[in-house]
Amino acid sequence: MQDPLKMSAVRAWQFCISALFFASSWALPFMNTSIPGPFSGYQVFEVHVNETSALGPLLRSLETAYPIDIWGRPSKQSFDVMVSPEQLSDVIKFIKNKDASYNVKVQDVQRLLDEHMDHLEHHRERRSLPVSSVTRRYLKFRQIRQFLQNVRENATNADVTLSNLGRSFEGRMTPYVTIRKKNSQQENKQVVVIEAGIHAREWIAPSMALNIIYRLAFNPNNDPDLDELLTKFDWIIIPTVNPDGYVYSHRNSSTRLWRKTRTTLYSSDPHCMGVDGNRNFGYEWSDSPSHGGNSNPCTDNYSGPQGFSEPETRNLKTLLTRLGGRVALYLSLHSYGQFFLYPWGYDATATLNDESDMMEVGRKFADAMWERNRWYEVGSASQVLYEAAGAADDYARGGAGIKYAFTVELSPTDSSPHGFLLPAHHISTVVNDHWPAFKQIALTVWNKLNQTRNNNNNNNNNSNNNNNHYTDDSSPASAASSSNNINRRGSNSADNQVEVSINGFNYSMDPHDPRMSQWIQYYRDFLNYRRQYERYGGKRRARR
Ligand code: 0X9
Ligand code: ZN
Repeated sequence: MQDPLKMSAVRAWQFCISALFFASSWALPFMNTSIPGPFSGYQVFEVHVNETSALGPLLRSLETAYPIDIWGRPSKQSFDVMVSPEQLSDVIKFIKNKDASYNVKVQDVQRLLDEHMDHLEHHRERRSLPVSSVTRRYLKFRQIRQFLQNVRENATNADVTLSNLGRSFEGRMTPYVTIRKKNSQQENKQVVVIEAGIHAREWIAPSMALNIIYRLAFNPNNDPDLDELLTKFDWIIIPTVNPDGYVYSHRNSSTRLWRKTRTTLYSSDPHCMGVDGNRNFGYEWSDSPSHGGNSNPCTDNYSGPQGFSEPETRNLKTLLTRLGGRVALYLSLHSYGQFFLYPWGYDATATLNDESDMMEVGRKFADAMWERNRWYEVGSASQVLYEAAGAADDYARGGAGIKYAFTVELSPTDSSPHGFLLPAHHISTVVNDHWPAFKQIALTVWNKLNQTRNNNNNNNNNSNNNNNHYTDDSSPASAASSSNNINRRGSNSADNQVEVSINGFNYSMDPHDPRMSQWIQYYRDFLNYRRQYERYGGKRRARR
């Protein structure tokens, strides 16, 4: 069954109006404490504020006052937080005192965990699983290795090689596959890189990655687009960037919600192990809570002692360095909330000079998802979600020079009670719904890069055909040579006005002004929503 449509008409109005006024500036650094299970009596609250601008301050004060685990930020005016039985009454008072409200989204986290784990246990099998099982179940790490070997040996639709990225802290090899068109002689093709699982508990992300592998390698649905996708790109997919965390999250219900790696180097307290891999990439790295990091090993967003201190992030860096300028598209898969995010995540005041290109790709993704009744929000990670320095997307863009670097926060969304504990029977719907959007953006990126390349070739015949390396003049790396070229919010760039048509209305705007592109997005989303609403006679669109 699919997640229900996200927004009511009232919320759509609120969303639009508040978006217009508050889209510009807020930051939400997470400071969660790693909470050990078991989770009897723990609840998940969906906390609502009246105005978007109130959300960041409330969240910050709440997490400063209590060791709580923020599960997600499913909308501009709400966030999900797990609360222990001891904290319940204090947290409720706290929320009410701050003029906010809440509803209980998960009544008993332990019960949800038990059901989830029982279901997994039920599906545990000794014999090796058929490859098609990735559409129905969350594989354990051992099963993922078997699956990948199986794919390498039996792929019918592509040539597959199986390699290792390097070892994790606990010494596990980190497998990845390279999927190429059958018998292709073409070396150094452009590459799509997809990584998942840096956050251990976000199981739908590795599952999505495995399903993409399955589709590319076997084409189980006779998808006519696959030939083009494999002709245009080689695909490199790393389903579990953090194997130790993934194994730990599969151990039992009290470890199921583990997020970080499993390093023991920075604390002797067993509850304070691990580094948040997505705070450890060495590009504009910061462990400051004001940039979404943390220097306390006991927190869930511990950044590590310095950028690339962890083998898991270094392994990915080595791969990207080796691929050089070949990477056309980089996707970092996470859950949850249904967001399509681009850099920068480290600072909400730093914006990309080519934001309109990123937004265009994002809109393609969101439009394709909308066709499947799923609402995705698109924008820069720091502005749409919260500031978080040291994430893979920022490094891919700023450090590895990949222009099209994105984070996808997959399903579910706020109206689902499951969060990270999305039942396995949702996997196939999530994959079926998302695959068209992934295909769409791969082809969009290919067209955009090759258009640019052709234009450049017309101007300069020396262009290297497979060099996607993006010299980023909005990044601090290149700012070293020119000190003031980060495109800050509020900078005056009013000269380049262009006419833009949004759903049939014409506007004059500066395509590089992030406030305008966000505004357009909200407006388009809202109009789309209204059309759907009207088409169904004021009722929610029926679930499929
Ligand atoms: O906080 C994160 O690392 C990601 N969200 S999650 O809920 N999966 O933990 C978002 C990362 C977005 N990218 C950047 N901040 N650069
Ligand atoms: Zn994540």
